[in-house]
Amino acid sequence: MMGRTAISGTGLFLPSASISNAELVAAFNAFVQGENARNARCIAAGTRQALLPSSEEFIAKASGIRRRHVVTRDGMLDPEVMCPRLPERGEEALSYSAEMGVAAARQALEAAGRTARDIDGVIVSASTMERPYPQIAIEIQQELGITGFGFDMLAACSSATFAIQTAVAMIVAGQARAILCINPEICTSHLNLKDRETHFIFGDAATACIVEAAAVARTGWEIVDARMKSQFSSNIRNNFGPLNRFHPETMGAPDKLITQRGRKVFRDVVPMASAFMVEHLKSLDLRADQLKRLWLHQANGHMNDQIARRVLGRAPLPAEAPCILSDYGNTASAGSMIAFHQHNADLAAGDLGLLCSYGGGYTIGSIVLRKL
Ligand code: CO8
Repeated sequence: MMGRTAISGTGLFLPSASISNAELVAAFNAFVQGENARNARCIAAGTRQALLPSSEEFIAKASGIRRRHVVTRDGMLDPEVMCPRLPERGEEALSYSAEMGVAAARQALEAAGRTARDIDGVIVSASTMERPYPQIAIEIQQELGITGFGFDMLAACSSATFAIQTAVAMIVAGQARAILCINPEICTSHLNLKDRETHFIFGDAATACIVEAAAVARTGWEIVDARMKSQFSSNIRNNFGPLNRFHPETMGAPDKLITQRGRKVFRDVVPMASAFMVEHLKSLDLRADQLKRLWLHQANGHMNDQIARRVLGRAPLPAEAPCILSDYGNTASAGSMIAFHQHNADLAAGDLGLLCSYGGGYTIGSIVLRKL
């Protein structure tokens, strides 16, 4: 058992623009048609395979996703571009992820009944960062007027749960009274819109939460216990990074965006994540039937159904493991936090729930919560 801490407020920012499966598939199929026409001779000669079209039905059935919010539609639906386009911002302007993060953070502060003066640290954690430095966390710290410290963390889809656990450790160690954890996920930045297997997966969103000592929290959820695990795997991989400029000939190659062995990931994650949660509960002498809710990482509806079945020992009711994929897509580390943000107010003081992320790395972060 750790010193008592709590998540005392959460926030969510969603970009106003969104893209439906129908729009995404129409753009993808126009791109495929153009590519196949361009390569018609090689395809006829058998030296190149024709690209296959995507389908709305497949996407909805395989993933549960119907639309996603995006920071911009520009370029994303243009078969000649197939990449989001946003104007570059100079140092005089707030960066895109800081802007999203600040909006989510202000909500979290308000929900917790806190102001910038109550916060000693800012952790920004996400699957990808807009730039290496100065850190987005420090930019947000300045924008909100927070004294103390800020730093950025990368932990793929477990960025939110890993940041919360980092914040808990710092609060227990007496390094901060309260920490603002923010997850600005601009997932469309690493989405390959030309890849049939993955072009539909991601959406953009930012979440935020305040972690502070449970004894002073005015509202929210006590963090009963938290665990994290990682195990190396290249089944979800993105080779984008500063060393890309050392070999310019491969700079724009598809491996500089997300690549995955989707089926393999699915087969790995279901037993791994469910066993991790079951073990976590067991170590606390808790039974699954004591949990009122599971807030799971939002990558795939079938995946979450199978994981929830293994944790609960039966099929979950929709309200027991809320799915937010339909409207938001996979928002990486923001996904489980969106589920938590939108589906915790109805529970009563003393109720228990489990927040769990699973993601690239592989990484798993499990947090048992009790409503204050
Ligand atoms: N349109 C039409 N048909 C398609 C399309 C498309 N866009 N894409 C594929 N197909 C076809 C294929 O060609 C194939 O046809 P056939 O059967 O004739 O060969 C058929 O559909 C089935 O293809 P797949 O096997 O690729 O499809 P799946 O049913 O596996 O669904 C998913 C694809 C949805 C990507 C699924 O594999 C999945 O969700 N996998 C898990 C990985 C994942 O969630 N990735 C998201 C990003 S990473 C993340 O969020 C973390 C995940 C958990 C990490 C684990 C940590 C421990």
